[in-house]
Amino acid sequence: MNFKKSITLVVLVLLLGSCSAGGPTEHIKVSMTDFTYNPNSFTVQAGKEIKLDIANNGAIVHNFLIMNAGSDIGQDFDQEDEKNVYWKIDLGPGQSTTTSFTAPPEPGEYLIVCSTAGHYIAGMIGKLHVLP
Ligand SMILES: [Cu+2]
Repeated sequence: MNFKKSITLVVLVLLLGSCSAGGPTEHIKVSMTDFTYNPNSFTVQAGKEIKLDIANNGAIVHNFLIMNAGSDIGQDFDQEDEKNVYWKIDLGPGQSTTTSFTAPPEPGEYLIVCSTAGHYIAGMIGKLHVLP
């Protein structure tokens, strides 16, 4: 292995290490505002029951949709995208709830979006990392 390759490997190992530093969770807490999820990145294990504490601290309706793997939203979330929704919850302004969902059975990266018109464009997006 040459020097450049070994440096690349070290960087990769460091990156992987930092990704898994948080480790998978079985309890997600998320706050929705106009127009962000905080936090916006979650790591869970495939097929696990995930408890979700979710609050809409914004002034308008927001929702938390987990899209099927490989879904392409396109320009903005529209009716075409409804069939690619894996799981969703809607919350009015000021509402909060505790619920749960089953993490997707297939490991991978899943997009989280708010389907209220214009919110996807405004950047109301998150990532669900599903580990084997
Ligand atoms: Cu929204």
